[in-house]
Amino acid sequence: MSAVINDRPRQRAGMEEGVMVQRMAVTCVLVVAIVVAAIGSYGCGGGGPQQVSVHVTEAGFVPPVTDVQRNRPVVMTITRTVDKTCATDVVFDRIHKGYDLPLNKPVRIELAAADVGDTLTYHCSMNMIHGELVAK
Ligand SMILES: [Cu+2]
Repeated sequence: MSAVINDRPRQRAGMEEGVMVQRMAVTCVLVVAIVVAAIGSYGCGGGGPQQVSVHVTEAGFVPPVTDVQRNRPVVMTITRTVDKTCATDVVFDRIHKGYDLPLNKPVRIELAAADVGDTLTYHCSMNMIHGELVAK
């Protein structure tokens, strides 16, 4: 009697484990697909991602406009070098990304070519200081 009662929860637990394993397998496949896609896009761009550097100074994002090559991924480094600025963080609205900008610590931001598109604007979280990447 008690054996029958105990058997049901055990079966259920087994099924949940099966679902977990399935989900983990799906996640693994997704990660591999993303890595393969990333390597593929680097290959097409010619020479891998382009590096751009932006600083946060009293003047805001410097330079305010950065030209990049179209259809190439970008590795952007933003370094805040002033304490008195409202841009202690940066938000990329269109791609739903945001980063804190600690003082004098370069922050590396990886952007796919599709993230950049034609232009990718960014601003501090209060939307007062602006910058943009422009694909040429
Ligand atoms: Cu601000």
